[in-house]
Amino acid sequence: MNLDQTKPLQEFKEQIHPHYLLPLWERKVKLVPGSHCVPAHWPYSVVKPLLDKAATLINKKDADRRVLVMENPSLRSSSFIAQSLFAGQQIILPGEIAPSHRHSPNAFRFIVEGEGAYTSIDGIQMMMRPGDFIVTPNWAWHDHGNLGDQPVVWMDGLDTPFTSLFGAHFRENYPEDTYPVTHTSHEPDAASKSFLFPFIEMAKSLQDLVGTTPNLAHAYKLRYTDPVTQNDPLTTVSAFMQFLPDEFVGQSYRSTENTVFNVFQGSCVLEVGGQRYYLSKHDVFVVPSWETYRFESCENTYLFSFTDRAAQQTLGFWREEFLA
Ligand code: 1HN
Repeated sequence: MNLDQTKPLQEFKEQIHPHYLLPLWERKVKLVPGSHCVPAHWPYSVVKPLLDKAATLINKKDADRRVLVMENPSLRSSSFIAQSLFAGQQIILPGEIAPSHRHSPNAFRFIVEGEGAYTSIDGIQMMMRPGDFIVTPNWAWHDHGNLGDQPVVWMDGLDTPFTSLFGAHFRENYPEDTYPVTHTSHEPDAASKSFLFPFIEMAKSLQDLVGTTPNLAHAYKLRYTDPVTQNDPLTTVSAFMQFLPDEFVGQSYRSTENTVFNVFQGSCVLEVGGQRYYLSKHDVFVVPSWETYRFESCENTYLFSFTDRAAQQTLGFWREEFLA
């Protein structure tokens, strides 16, 4: 373009600027997959002592929820682990109660360690065990408590970035600490089946697959589904448990999902963005949208993950690619 043309265009741009208009033909934001989020690692060896310290510094009543938020290094002061996902680590000590409230974001818990805690959802009280995945649908009353004699730690996942995006974030406290319990599930039962997905059942389903041909990237991987509707248990979030057999060497993979991994058992190497990360038991790692990654297991490994696939598939955005 010669200078004679650029000058009127430059003047035009300045003319439209006060009217909050800009020329699409000069758009700087490229329409390409991926985000400016970075891969990030939260080793449990770092997080656990800090959770223990938080438990000495703030009591549960004042904290409401004693959660350490895992914030993406590229998203300082967002409180999001990826542009579409929230993840935190919560610790609850013996005898403590996290008071009842409800909110428009969907939530889930993935139990990391400790026995004896429960969560109640609209009056259905469910005991939580390590490796269990528990869904708290939006606007359901929920409180947690620890009836046991050891601290209990879990990962909280929420779709708060969606409610923020839409400007649809509502929240209210229940007038009492606990919502009246109408049913107690000591073991998984009919009342808990759409909320509580026990580790033992997922592990059995995965072990039934061992011996069949593993997926080249994921080895053995199952998606949690609501037993009644067969849908993802949350409207925005998909969750998975995968089993990487000892010495599994995975091929590279990428998808438009933002993915948060949590190592439940075992350990593995995750290669992403040309870097190798050694993931130990209970470590958390986020792989942002369209980043290429691959796994190598160091032993038999159970890997939990959650992503925004449910939302992306509903919206028609989701894509994946297996790379050799
Ligand atoms: C929440 O309600 C819990 O209920 C945990 O345990 C973390 C983070 C943001 C908003 C609400 C819980 C949360 C949360």
